[in-house]
Amino acid sequence: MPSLDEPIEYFHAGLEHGNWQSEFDRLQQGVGPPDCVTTVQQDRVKAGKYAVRLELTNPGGGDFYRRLELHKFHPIGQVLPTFNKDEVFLSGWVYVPITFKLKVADNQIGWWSTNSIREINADTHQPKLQIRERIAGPDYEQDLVMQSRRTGTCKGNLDYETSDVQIPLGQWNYIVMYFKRNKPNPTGIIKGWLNHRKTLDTPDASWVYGCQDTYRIEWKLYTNIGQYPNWVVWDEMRATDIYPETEDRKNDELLEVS
Ligand SMILES: [Ca+2]
Repeated sequence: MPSLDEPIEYFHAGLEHGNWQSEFDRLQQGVGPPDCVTTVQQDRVKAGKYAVRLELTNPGGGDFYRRLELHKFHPIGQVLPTFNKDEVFLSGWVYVPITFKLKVADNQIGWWSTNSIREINADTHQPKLQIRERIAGPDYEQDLVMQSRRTGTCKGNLDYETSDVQIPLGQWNYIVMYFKRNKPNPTGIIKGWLNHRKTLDTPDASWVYGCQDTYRIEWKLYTNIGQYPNWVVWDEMRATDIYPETEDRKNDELLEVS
């Protein structure tokens, strides 16, 4: 049953100070404008006056040209403070424009990372959620679904669980990622929800390193090489102890959270 309790907020970013620096610890932006552009703007918001727009104008230019990541709990030049909860829900509203599309590149299916948890002392070990093409091919460039990493690191040994629920374009979407670590074993659970519908449930996730004491949490637009220029807008990003409900939920499709 859905919980009606108020969540404890470990973190909340609504951008209402008009800048991302007041709420996030770091922006991972390999190159600056005009290739990677982060704008706290008023043109398109989910709540309040501001939201943050992430745009990659030249994602074919290399790794630093296709990476915009808002980090919490990882200040530049410091290891601490970091985040250490064994169980957390990462959520946020993301506007995906009607023009958004991915394409096959580098012998991979097109993908875009939305949320991840990155362990500080081995930064390639990151349980995460992604959006990807349902099937590789030009007919599926806008047929996008969610997936979660089941095993592996950034390189090799990768395995994903993939939803079959299509991501609506041209609207705000509410994305929730649940992550539980089974310390001291390098295993855990990942779940994902799209607009309050549970689309992913990975009870047997494992990572090469999965149980360091600290990690950072991220909301982003990071894609694989050779992609089209793309942008999204994020608003109302949270880390909470229980599933974060929204006021405009219209039905009870939310499944069990435990
Ligand atoms: Ca806002």
